[in-house]
Amino acid sequence: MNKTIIVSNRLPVSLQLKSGKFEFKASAGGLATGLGSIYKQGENLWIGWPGNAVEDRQQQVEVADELKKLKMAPVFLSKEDIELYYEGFSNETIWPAFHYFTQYINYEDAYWEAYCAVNKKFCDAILAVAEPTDTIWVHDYQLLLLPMMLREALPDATIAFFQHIPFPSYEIIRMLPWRKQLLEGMVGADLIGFHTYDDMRHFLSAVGRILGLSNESGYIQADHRLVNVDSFPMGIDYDKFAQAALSKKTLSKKKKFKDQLGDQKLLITIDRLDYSKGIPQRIRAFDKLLEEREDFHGKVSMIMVVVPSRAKVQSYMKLKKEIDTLVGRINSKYSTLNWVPIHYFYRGFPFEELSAFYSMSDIALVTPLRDGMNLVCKEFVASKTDQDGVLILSEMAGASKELVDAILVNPNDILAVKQAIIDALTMEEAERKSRIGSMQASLRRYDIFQWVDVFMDRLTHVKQKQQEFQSK
Ligand code: GDG
Repeated sequence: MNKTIIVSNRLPVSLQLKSGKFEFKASAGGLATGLGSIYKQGENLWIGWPGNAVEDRQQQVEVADELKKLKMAPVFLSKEDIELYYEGFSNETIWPAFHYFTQYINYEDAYWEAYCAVNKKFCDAILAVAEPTDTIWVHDYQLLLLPMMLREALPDATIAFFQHIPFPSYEIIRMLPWRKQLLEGMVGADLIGFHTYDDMRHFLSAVGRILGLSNESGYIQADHRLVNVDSFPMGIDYDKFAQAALSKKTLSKKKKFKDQLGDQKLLITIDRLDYSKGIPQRIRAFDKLLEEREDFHGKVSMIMVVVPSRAKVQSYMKLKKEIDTLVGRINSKYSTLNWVPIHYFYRGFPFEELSAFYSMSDIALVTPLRDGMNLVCKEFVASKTDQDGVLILSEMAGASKELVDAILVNPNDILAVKQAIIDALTMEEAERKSRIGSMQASLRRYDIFQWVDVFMDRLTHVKQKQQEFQSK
């Protein structure tokens, strides 16, 4: 009986080490929930790094035993792996390149060597449990070399790859000295998925120009194998957000927050600290609004959640300083004793509070400069159970291809973002409800469970097509 193995850099739990003892904290992310319907069945499992460096052999055995009960298997990364493969090549080379921040790309041979070695580590961990015809679904940019490593070892396996971040244009990918190896690594898969049509197109163009492989309707022929490339826009666990918004816990938080804030319009923004998210540009747009429209003073405020991330990387430290300075400048300029323009939080919140933020806010301002999909905007829409709210969304987020009833903006155009906030603040109720209503209908239908089903169905279809192709 064939099994399915999910592989991602991080497992859907994180290992916490407290005075020599360890425990696991489950991830509440949508992907973990969606893929739960796969890895929790039968002999299936999920392989990945549990977080933290566990160097002690005995402790590694204990961690592996505990994970086995959760249907997971660990890949242990050393401190050096974390520094060079994860923080290095993944987050300082691929991440900036794929998000079009070429000025931040770090071209380090040592990073590349560690990236190859750790992809190999993942491959070995999979080979320790995989049968020749198992299905292996690899996730994301930390593991681009893995599909081909697996293909070489298990030529008859069914291998899929999904990339959660954008795939950049050929002009960017060609800058990387390791472009050929990265693309060759990916085409080891039978099915390669991206969030959007544009990502798929960029990938096909890079494969054509760098590997010389042409495609016909999304099928490329590599080493006598057919590889299908397509877009599969990822959804959220819609019901979870819709139900949470009406739960007792969220309603009581919402009431408490609303009482504290008084009667004013609320804009919500939630991001991990990252230069791809366009946080300073968004603050500048809000500043412009306050500068021009005194009539909004005291009547509108922004709740800005910035979740700490990659705090040791220079460009992130610089960004944090820039945000602190901008917020400080605006708040010190406009605040009164009973009104603060920006409520700025540099920390994450428990789910109920996040849910309360979403459902109590009138407007969500989601303006990344580049984003694979962006789930925050979808979660906001799902949380507006009274259908009353407005989403302002960047054209550069994958989600903008689906959520066409948002107010779509170019996040670099500060004046356009400022105008979008005014339009959102002054939009008639009927229009607000009709826009949110139609976005809810599509998000409810194409939720995370549907996404997993569609992707897996396609994988089965691709395998059948390959068999027909090979028997010709
Ligand atoms: C990659 C791609 C793509 C945020 N703050 C808090 C909190 N969150 C949760 C949100 C949301 C998630 O984090 C962030 O969503 P993203 O879409 O940005 O996803 P990432 O995993 O960061 O990134 C991205 C995604 O993969 C999926 O393919 O959309 O483009 O970069 O779910 O709710 N959750 C809690 N407290 C917070 O303060 N509890």
